[in-house]
Amino acid sequence: MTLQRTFIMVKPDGVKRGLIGEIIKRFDQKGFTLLNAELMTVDRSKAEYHYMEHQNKPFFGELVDFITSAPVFAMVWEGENIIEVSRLMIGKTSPLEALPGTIRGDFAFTKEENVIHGSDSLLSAEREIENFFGLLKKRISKDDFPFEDRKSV
Ligand code: IDP
Repeated sequence: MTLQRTFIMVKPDGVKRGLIGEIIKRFDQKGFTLLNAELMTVDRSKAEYHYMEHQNKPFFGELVDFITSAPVFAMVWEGENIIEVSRLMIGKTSPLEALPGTIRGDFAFTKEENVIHGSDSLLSAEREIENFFGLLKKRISKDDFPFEDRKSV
């Protein structure tokens, strides 16, 4: 058992294109548990902290402009090995490499606007969840679900 939490964000292009429901559906049907979710606008300091590993890249300014340009749908999901599995579900950064069946493979057509973000490590997940939701803002836990085994429902 490697129960993990990760930070998943539908980016402004995904929100505008009506993909929030489709993305929630995929994670839900995979058997993962939604712990927190909020439609929010991201301010520049939060966006810069989120993408700090890219601060010296030439596209950093445009990336921050894009993420702060319109609402995002931020979520915390929990599940078995969810960090690795969610990255597989999301697909590669570039639309030329994202395979059909992945979220980006099915819906994204540019590298700059690629619909969704998902944490790439345990450390990033912790930092990103804290940045968007605060350390202790966990509203629901798996124990709150009335189902004994969600996957068999
Ligand atoms: P990831 O989102 O697949 O983890 P990262 O390399 O962490 O990819 O990059 C973060 C985000 O920065 C990407 O999702 C993409 O929107 C943007 N990005 C990455 N590389 C480029 C680039 O070469 N040009 C423009 N934007 C990029």
